[in-house]
Amino acid sequence: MEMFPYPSGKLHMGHVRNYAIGDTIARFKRAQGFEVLHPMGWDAFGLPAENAAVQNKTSPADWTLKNIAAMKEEFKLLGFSFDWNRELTSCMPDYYGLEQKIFLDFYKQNLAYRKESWVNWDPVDHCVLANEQVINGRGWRSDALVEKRKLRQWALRITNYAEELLKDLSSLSGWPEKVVKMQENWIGKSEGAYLQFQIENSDDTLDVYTTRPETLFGAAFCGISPVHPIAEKLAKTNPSLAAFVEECQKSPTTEEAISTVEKKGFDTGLKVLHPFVKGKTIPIYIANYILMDYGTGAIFGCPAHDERDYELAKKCNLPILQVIQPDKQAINLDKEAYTGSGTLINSDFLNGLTLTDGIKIAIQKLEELGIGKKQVTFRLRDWGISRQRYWGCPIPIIYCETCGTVPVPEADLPVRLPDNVSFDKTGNPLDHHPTWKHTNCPTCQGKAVRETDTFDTFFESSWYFLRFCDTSTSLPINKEAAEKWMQVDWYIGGIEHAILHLLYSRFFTKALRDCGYINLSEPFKNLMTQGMVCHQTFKDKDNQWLYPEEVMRLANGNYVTVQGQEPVKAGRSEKMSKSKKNLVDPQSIIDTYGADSARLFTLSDTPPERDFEWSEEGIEGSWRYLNRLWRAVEQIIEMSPRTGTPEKSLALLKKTHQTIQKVTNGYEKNGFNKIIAFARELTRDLEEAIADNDISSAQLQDTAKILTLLLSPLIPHITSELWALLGAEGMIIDAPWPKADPTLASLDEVTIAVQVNGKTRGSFVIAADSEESDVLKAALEISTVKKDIGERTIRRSIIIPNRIVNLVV
Ligand code: ANZ
Ligand code: ZN
Repeated sequence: MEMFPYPSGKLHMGHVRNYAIGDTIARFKRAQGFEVLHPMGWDAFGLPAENAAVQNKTSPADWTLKNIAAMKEEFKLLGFSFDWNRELTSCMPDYYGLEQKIFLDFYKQNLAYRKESWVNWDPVDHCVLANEQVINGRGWRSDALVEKRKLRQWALRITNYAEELLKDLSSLSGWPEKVVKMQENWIGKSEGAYLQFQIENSDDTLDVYTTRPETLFGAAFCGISPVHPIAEKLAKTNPSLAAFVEECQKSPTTEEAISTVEKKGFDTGLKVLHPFVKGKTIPIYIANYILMDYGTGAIFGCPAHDERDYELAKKCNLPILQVIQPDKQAINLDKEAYTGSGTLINSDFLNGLTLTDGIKIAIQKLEELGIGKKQVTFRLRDWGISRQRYWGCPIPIIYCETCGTVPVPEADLPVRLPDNVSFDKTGNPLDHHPTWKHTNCPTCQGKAVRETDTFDTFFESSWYFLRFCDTSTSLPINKEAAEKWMQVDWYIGGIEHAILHLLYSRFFTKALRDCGYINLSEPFKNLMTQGMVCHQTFKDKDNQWLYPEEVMRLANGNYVTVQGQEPVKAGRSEKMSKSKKNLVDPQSIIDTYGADSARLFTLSDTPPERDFEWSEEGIEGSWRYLNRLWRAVEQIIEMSPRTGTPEKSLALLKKTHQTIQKVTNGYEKNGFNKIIAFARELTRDLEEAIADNDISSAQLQDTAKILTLLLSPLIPHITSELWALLGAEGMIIDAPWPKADPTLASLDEVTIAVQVNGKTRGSFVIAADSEESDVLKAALEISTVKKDIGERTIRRSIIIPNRIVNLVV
């Protein structure tokens, strides 16, 4: 299964590569005799449809459905083996109505709730953004500087699952480590302590969260968020404080943005008592780097040992009290904070302790005093799902003056989007639709209004993989079908979804399990994040981007514009994008070279996880190869029968079986570029054999059939045709995968010496030309080598193919 596309109207090369990878796996597994479900659908809600509606005076629905039809045609041209019977379109009521039922179940289970909260507001898209959708303080789509607003929002309790989402990452051995790490950081488990400071001359306390209670003797101030209740209260009577708070609100307050922003503080005049030092007071500052929705929205600052606190202390003239003495290193607290390890000093009962022991003892003391306790905190926030947009799934809630918040009864689902909306005003068209939101309360029949917000579009993609198991049942998910098909064996898509979509999908799977829909905790067994398709960029003399077709290359290697022969600056290769004009349109490639050339080329040069460099020479090379393959087969079928000599025919037979083995292994590891290299090698051998009278025509036929089969998952059209030309039985798609005869396939063996730091420690025997990873594994299994390495870590391994492995420890 590949991530379903947003129906923008046209496929781009990134799509071609993504779906070619998935299709190749699907076809290979099918040929091996597996039952394969290879579904496709459309992630069809979202903002571009609304923008198009405004610009082109069409309806978002019409625009979207037209795009889907166009893209489906392109998919068909490319020969992707999708099961179109299970096509699913997320903007259709038959899909989003079921999603509304899921939401109601979440609501019943207290997994969905409404809360007043500070949200990220995109002033251009007029829309709330999830934290994940704010990148460097800007909206992920609009690129506008994000503001803070307080709104009543629906949210899902993903934080209930924080611990499980973290723990289960360890079961995802089929995921790239990088993605697992990113999710781990996003969930952000932090072990620390809550602690309560007594506010001077008051009965109130200030609660802070800290991971460093051992530095308490170095506390120089307490910091609170600009939107902390204490700050809000003081702002009512203190205009300059209010002005400071307002200024802080202007700059984005995501964690990333805060790490770079200039640190600023404002003295509230309030003081707290130091919990361990009698008579010592500490001022409370409002500080712009403190997030309200992390921990308690308040901290104690230890300038000597925290960079942010240091910066603030310098600015506000607060004392810098050293409490950690590094073991060796010299430090200069006049210049910068010291954030490393060491021994505690200037800290009364903590003196002489290591930091780890200090944390334990400090927490013990706080607990004894009844003013603090050990606490685990997560960075993960509940997922705000309300969006003030038309083109999304309506939230099935009704607000009644008498009864309050009333869920729409299941019998009344789906709550459909109205067709006749106007985009003339800014804001949410559902909200200013003349009739849509007015309804009667399902409980008391009195006048009531509908919720006019719609779901974040990540809602649709959080459960579609479960729907694919059975797209016809009236319930959202058919439990038996899910039992049969899930987990997704291979899930393939872009790394840009490493956090958002994949985390939400994991959360939904667990939440749906707890609502009784499935017996499953993790949706995706293996994950592949394919690299990007890149292409050279060009600029004209005025620094404007140029399309590749506007540029031509001169014999001397320089580039000029096609029109006017003006000088052109050839730039770096970058991810294909509209803005840089370094696009290649799949349709024109299909028209010129055919779908198989496009599929072959996008998989031939690099492993799928890596970025891929598009080039004119490359696509031509693939096209030429297909022509060679075709001619070879043509020659074989036109050839008059010949017997040849048994030894020479046997050599080709052996090579054929060796190739079966290598290619099959290659498919198992998704090493498509290697497979293609092996197939090209066998093609060369076949061409030579055709020219060699000593090889029987029967063997040529046999090898040609096998080569065709081996390539069929990659280039289904031409191989299907060649299969028929070769007079093989049935359709190639139904032909079973060829099996390598082990005696024929056995490769020559070589003895490889294993060295540790240049000294030979053992040797082993392995098939010639084995993969580096297999060679390394075999080397590490030798007991004398293991013993010699002992506890040392291997820093580097140098492999001289078929001869030596040298391990540097
Ligand atoms: C005292 C201290 C001393 C801290 C020191 C750090 C270093 P993680 O590990 O990311 O959980 N903190 C707590 N709540 C915060 C908030 N809402 N906004 C900004 N910062 C906050 O980090 C926890 C540390 O980040 C806490 O430990 C707190 O500062 C700060 F030498 O407490 B520390
Ligand atoms: Zn009512």
